[in-house]
Amino acid sequence: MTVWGPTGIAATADDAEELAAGGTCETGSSDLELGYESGSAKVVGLWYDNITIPNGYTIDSAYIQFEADESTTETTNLTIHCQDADDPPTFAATSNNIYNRPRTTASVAWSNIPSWNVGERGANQKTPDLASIVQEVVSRGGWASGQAMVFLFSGTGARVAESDPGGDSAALTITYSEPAASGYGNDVFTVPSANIGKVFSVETANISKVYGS
Ligand SMILES: [Ca+2]
Ligand SMILES: [Ca+2]
Repeated sequence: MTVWGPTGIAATADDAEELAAGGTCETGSSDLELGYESGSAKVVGLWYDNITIPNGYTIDSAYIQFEADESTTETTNLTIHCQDADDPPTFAATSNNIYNRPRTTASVAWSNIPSWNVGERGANQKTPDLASIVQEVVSRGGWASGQAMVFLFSGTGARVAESDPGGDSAALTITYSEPAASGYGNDVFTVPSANIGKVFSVETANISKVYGS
């Protein structure tokens, strides 16, 4: 297994928030309101670039570590998606910049989050395993190593996290591995030594011997 990260927010625009119903994206707020702010549902976006995981690799685990910017106790339930895109751009202070981003089919529930105390950066500020949503992106046909990935948070309640670059920013860690060979079971292909190392394909009509038959 290989570990990418932990990688924090690199630029002020790379974490942002917006009214969940749409509105002008805020990229420069000093904090990230996960859930609601002043009675309005918000969506928070995090953008990470240069994620060097090859297409189709297996995501073993993934999580984001936040740091609490405020103390909050109300019941909070969040839903986390990735943006369903190969190499999405970072955020811009335009209308519906987050709202218009398509989401992965898969999502991760972060439910009944324990209370946060200002300055904490521990287990209570760490998301559940995000492997399912990261896997959906890495399995996209157009995904390639080095592209960017966006995480989207929405829900009810309130947890307020530190924003913008620095050691207190939201940091992403992904553990991944090369996928096991699949689809061919124990099939044996015999290739002339001169062709080893070359790319080739086998058409089923040309298979002369089927083991076990
Ligand atoms: Ca920001
Ligand atoms: Ca804010």
